[in-house]
Parts: sequence; structure tokens; C-alpha cells
Amino acid sequence: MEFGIETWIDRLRDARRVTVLTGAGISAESGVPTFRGEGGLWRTYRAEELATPEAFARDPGLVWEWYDYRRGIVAGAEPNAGHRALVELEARVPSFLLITQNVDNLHQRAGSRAVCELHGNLFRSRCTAEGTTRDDLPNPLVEIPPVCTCGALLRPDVVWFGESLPVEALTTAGREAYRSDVMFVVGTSAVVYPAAALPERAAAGGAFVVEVNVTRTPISSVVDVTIPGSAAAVLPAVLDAL
Ligand code: BJW
Repeated sequence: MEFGIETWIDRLRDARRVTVLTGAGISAESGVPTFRGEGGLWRTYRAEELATPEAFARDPGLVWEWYDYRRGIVAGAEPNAGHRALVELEARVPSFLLITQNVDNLHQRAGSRAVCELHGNLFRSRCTAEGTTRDDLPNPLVEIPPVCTCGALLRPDVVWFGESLPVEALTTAGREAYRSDVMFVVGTSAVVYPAAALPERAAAGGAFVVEVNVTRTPISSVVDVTIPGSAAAVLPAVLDAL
């Protein structure tokens, strides 16, 4: 279903609990490539081929080169008007949670405070032997693949296909989605689970679900409203109307 902001903005004005689920599309206008679609390839690899424990076991250097490349792009990028609009939305509603699949830290750099990271963070790494995390690796890396002081390989502290999401983040996300009055789903292809199930969880709890995306997705037919357009254009317009 698609209709104008004026027909549903009262739902947002009256909302006490708002959640937002973001994906790579919100950072696209900051110059950060998305995973799927145009510009979704690195060299000749697809994200699905690199974001796996098997790829890391086979060739940790190759996987780290991909993450080093992405860390470089993100370090040189700035949050955009979409990220900033969500900072303002957080300030204007009584209870707010930003659930992100992104690992780029741009929401935090924009100033969002209640951020729930489902897939980890590009700027943290984790010892493959001890499980300890750190955020002090140089950018760009001087050693690929980087190694822990204990001698074991470090890995990016992100969630790859087939791995469990951080339990606390997923539990919080599921609970707050269910309790929300309004959920925005912004810039995600909504194909990667369990994140892709959160809009349905919100709807099951009675939330009004609004999708913002430049293309249709598998959830477009199940949300209450789809606003076609870029996050950096649509989200500030929603805030202006509020
Ligand atoms: C714009 C825009 C603009 C562009 N403005 N919009 C149930 C059913 C089927 C499969 C499964 C299932 N449960 C679990 C699975 C398996 C698997 C999965 O989901 N597979 C599917 C792909 C089929 N899930 C997992 O393995 C997860 N683990 C798990 O469930 O553990 C338990 C378990 C294990 C094994 C079996 C069963 C259960 C883990 C998933 C981890 C995902 N990891 C990645 C990499 C993170 C680290 C890194 O960044 O390198 O996460 S993959 C990648 O996809 C990344 C993203 O967060 C994620 C989602 O991508 P996203 O953000 O949606 O980006 P895109 O590029 O896909 O879309 C961008 C969108 O933006 C597009 O729609 C554009 O149109 C739009 N756009 N410009 C607005 N300006």
C-alpha cells in the first residue's frame, strides 16, 4: 500500500514507542556501497561469498582485505541527512530504538544514542581463540591478516552467514519491535534473517509499519505504507511533517 505522509503522520504524532530498522541503503548516500544490487560487488566477489566463516577459514587474508577496504571507505564517509533525521526523531518521541543491520558506525557518529547493532561493528575485531574484542586496529591495517597478542588470528567482530546474532541485541530488538506503535524500515532489502522478520514482529504487536526504500522489497506488500525514495530525502520530509 502506498499513500502520502499526511494520511498517516498522526500515527507518528501519537506514537509513544517508535522503532527503526535500518540497512545498507541509509548509508548509500554517504558513499558506502550496499551489499546487493548495483555497486554491491567487491572485485568479483559477492557479499554472500565473503561474509561467511568458511571464506575466512579458507582465506583470512582475502576476507580481511575486503574489510580493510570497507573500513577505509567508511572512515572517509560522513553521516547524511537520513542518519541526522533519525537523531531528531529520537529526540522527539518518548521511547525510541534504532535497530541497525549496519556495521559502519554512521548512526552513532551522527549522534543517535539508542542504537542496537544486530550484525556487529566494522571497527571492532575479535580474537578467534580467546573471544576478546578490541577496537584499536590501525586503519588501514599494517598487517593482513591481523593477529592477537596471544598469536591467534583476529577476525572482524561482525556476524557472518550461519552465525548467531548477539543474543542481547536480538532479544532487545524483538521485544521493542513488538511493543512499538510505529516502525520505520529504511534501506534494507529485507532478505537476511532474522532481521528481516522484525517488521512482521512489529506488525504482530500492532505497530504501523512504514517502509522507506528506492525499490520494492519482499516486505513492501506486508507493510502499511511504502514511501518510494531515498532515505536522505524522505526521512527529513517526515520530520518536517511531524
Ligand atoms: C536505499 C537507498 C537509499 C539503496 N535510500 N534505500 C530464515 C529463512 C531463510 C534463511 C535464513 C533464515 N534464518 C536464517 C537464515 C540464514 C541466513 C539468511 O538470512 N539467509 C538469507 C540471505 C537467505 N541468516 C543467517 O545466517 C544469520 N544467522 C542466523 O540466522 O543464525 C542462526 C541460523 C544459522 C544457520 C541457519 C539457520 C539459523 C546471520 C546473518 C548475517 C548477515 N551478515 C551480513 C554481513 C555483516 C558483516 C558485514 O557487513 O560484512 O549482514 S550479510 C549483509 O546483509 C549484511 C547486512 O547487514 C545484511 C542485510 O543487507 P541490507 O542492509 O538489507 O543491504 P542490501 O544491500 O541487501 O539492501 C540495500 C537496500 O537499500 C536495497 O533494498 C536498496 O533498494 C535500498 N537502497 N539506496 C533508501 N538511498
